[in-house]
Amino acid sequence: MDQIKILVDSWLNNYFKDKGTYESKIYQSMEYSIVNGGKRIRPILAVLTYGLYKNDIKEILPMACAIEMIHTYSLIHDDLPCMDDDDLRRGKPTNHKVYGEGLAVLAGDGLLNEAFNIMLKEAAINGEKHLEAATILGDASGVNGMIGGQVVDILSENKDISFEELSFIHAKKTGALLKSSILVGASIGGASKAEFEILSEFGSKIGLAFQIIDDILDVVGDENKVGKNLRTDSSREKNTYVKFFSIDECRKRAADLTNECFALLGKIDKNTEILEDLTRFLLERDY
Ligand code: GRG
Repeated sequence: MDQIKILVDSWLNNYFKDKGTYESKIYQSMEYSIVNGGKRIRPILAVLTYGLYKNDIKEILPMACAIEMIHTYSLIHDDLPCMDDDDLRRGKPTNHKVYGEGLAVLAGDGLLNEAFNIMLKEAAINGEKHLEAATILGDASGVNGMIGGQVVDILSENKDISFEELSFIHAKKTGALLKSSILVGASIGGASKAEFEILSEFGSKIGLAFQIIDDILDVVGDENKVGKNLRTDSSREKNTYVKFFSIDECRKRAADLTNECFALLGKIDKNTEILEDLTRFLLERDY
């Protein structure tokens, strides 16, 4: 996992180097949020899933980095004053605190466009499987996925919602991109239809477990480790798992989902050990 993170970091570091002339500030702003930031869970999931089938990292790395660009765009926009209005992200001031709101909006837009640019170029070079992966990401990051979840999240602030609605928010806002990272790896790796179904279910469960831990960390986490402002969900009257269940019950549900993930991976006749390690890390993480 560390090795994949190093490759992703180095690919992203090179991508933004010395770009632009009069507009170079926008590249600096994009670079500021993406370089040396974050756990890189999504690209690691894509590469590890691909690795169940194939070994040629060059075939998946640009797509994996494109996913990280989409994720980073969502974080920049999520932190804006018109959204969550946060001033700390990945252990440093949020993008708009450094570059101003206008550039932060554009940096998010820029990362999203760059991501699809990379995916389309990869599809043009490599063909059908990369095109399929690009459509998976288009769906997961769009209104049918992450944006749809964010919309319901915003509309439900300061309101009591049903558990079904909370499940919708979690599945779309956070789960969709995590799940699609796995499916991108499965698609480019060449998983069978049956394996794709299993990995899809695995993606839904790992995505929900991830968000439950995120909800728990907002209450009990250490800001220095997590690298963002905590205790914000309750002050904004956000709907989270912790609003519905005790911390112990949330932990139990995340652990149950993790066990279900192990069972699903067990159905795939490949070496899934590192994916299991990552699943366990996501349950036990404190950042
Ligand atoms: C289109 C204006 C506009 C805004 C879009 C879609 C969106 C805003 C925001 C997405 C919602 C979002 C940020 C969900 C939170 C997901 C989450 C738990 C993020 C943290 O992920 P980690 O822990 O972060 O993987 P690192 O920093 O490690 O990458």
